[in-house]
Amino acid sequence: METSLQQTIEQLYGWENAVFRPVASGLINHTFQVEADGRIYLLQEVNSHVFKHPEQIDENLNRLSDYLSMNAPEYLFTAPVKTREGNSLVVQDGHFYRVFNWVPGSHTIDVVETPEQAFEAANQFGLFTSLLKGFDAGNLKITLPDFHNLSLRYLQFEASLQHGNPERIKESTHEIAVLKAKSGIVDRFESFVKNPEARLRVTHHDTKISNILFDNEQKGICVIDLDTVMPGFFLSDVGDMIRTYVCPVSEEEKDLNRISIRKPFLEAIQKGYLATMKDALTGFEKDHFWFAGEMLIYMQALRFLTDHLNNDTYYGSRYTGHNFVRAANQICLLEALQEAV
Ligand code: GN1
Ligand code: MG
Repeated sequence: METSLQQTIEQLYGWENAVFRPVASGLINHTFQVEADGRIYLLQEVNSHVFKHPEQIDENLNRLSDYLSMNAPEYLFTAPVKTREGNSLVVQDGHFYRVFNWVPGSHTIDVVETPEQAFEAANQFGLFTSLLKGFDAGNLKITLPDFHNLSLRYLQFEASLQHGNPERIKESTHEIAVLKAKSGIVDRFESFVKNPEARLRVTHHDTKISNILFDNEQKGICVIDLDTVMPGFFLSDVGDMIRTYVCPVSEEEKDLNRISIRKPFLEAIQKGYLATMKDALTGFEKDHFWFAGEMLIYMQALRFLTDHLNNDTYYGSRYTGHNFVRAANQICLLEALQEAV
């Protein structure tokens, strides 16, 4: 991070001699840990190639924060820290930044090692949606239009078969055929969203384990990374938990023999989520609990393969074929899940 930018940020937040350290985090935003005034903050640059209107994220966070501080004041909501002038979003040379308080005594984990962790996370994501049941999800700005619209993801996949890198298309013949053969998942998704028993609620849309703060007793404190909070279906949150908690290895794993489904983790997600959401979910939705996993894994496989065929313009890649590996990994996981449930 450039010194001049650091100085601007220090000035805006009224810090002195702040120390900035980059932290490795998700694929999309860049994050720094800042030590200033004997406190720890997180400074995050919003990826404005992905989020075209970062001010909409800011508006959503402020609305949710206002609602929760009125209606669930005991809930820890990680709202952005305001600058000395009272802004929760900083725009500097066309880049967007915000700052969060580091929550003392909290930690995050990157890998789900026990069913208890899966339970805690599912319980927290369910709690978040359930505390916001009185908040009209329609009042949220759509920060990523069609983010979890599987029909559109399928169309984007088809477009990449037309306009993508011809060599990569040829090398991916098998994976393309598998994904096409499984397109019945898109039909099922479409009939799900059309059903009046499928409800739109305040949904997190990025329920990986590192988006939960844990305390020292390994209990969940709250959810973080709220940029993709939008109206959505429960499929998104439950599906991404299934996608990222039940397998002992992540989407980065190249050795497909290491991919498997840990049944106790599946059950822990269901128990944890239903502990906070059982009264809210309709019977129709509950019947689609495992479909959530299929749908999300399928969507992620489509997204990774599409990006590979489009020369990695969205996710980027750390080595040639990176997104192909991720796609093959997700296809293998999907097949394992379809066998398990
Ligand atoms: C992205 O940036 P990160 O890691 O939180 C992506 C998710 C994918 C995930 C796959 C805005 O999330 O949808 O599931 O990568 N977020 C966006 O690792 O595209
Ligand atoms: Mg994220």
